[in-house]
Amino acid sequence: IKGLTEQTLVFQSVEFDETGTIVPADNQDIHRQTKTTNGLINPTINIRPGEIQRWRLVNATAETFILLGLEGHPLYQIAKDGNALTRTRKVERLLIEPGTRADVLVKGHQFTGAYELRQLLWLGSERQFEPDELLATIVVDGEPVTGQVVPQDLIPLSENLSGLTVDRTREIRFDVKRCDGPTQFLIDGQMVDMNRVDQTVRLGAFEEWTIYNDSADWHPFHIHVNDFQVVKVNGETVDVVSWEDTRGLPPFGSITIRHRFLDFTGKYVYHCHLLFHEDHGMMGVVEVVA
Ligand SMILES: [Cu+2]
Repeated sequence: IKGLTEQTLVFQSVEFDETGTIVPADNQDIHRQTKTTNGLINPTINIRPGEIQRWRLVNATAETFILLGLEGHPLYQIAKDGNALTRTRKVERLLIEPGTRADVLVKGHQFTGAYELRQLLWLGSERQFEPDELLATIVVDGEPVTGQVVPQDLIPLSENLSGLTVDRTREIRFDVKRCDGPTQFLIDGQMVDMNRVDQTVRLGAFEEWTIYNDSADWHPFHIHVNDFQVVKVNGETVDVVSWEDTRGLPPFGSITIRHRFLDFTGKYVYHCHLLFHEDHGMMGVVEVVA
């Protein structure tokens, strides 16, 4: 993998007015936004037939769930949020939530030509859906490359946290209250207050947090500083295949994560990575104490 050609693809979502000027962020409507890849509308990416490239994908949108698909090509996921997977995951489509990153290997098709990299139709919840939209065009051209093989086994976890005994468990609840007045985006019934500490953790502690979603919307859960491993989704045990720092909370579901609070004392945050939710209160403060 090390010697492969790399492409970094940063996806953003931007609204332009009729003169082609970017609308100020606060006035943008997500349903009028255009997707950009590295700041361009539908750029071209070149690959040779049979060539394997490493693509570093970044969902840098404020609140767009990207279900990614590349015409004629499977995606071989090898990393999540900057962390290697233990083994390659071959998928036809890959959901990249706001704030998450994924590395994939792409092997250029044996037939030269143009292939579309698309955000596919995604129906996440009643309020969260994305249309099918073109993101980039992949041009397969040039001298064929032979002998390149997608590796299956990658890098073992530095530690698998799933079988170990934790120091402490916590339950955290995300909720959206739609009633009179502005919609409230809450964690444990409260909007964020930077002067309040919501979780006090001992330095070095090994904890399991179950994060419940009491709302009908998806919320990409994100915490700063220390990555986590997801050990359960909706109460069902799942195989740990990587460290992560952002993971979607399914509507009316939950994720259970395990993490160690290493190296740093002090305050930092966990929050929904859907920026509208985060900016309207869906964030909490953790303080790590010696
Ligand atoms: Cu949210």
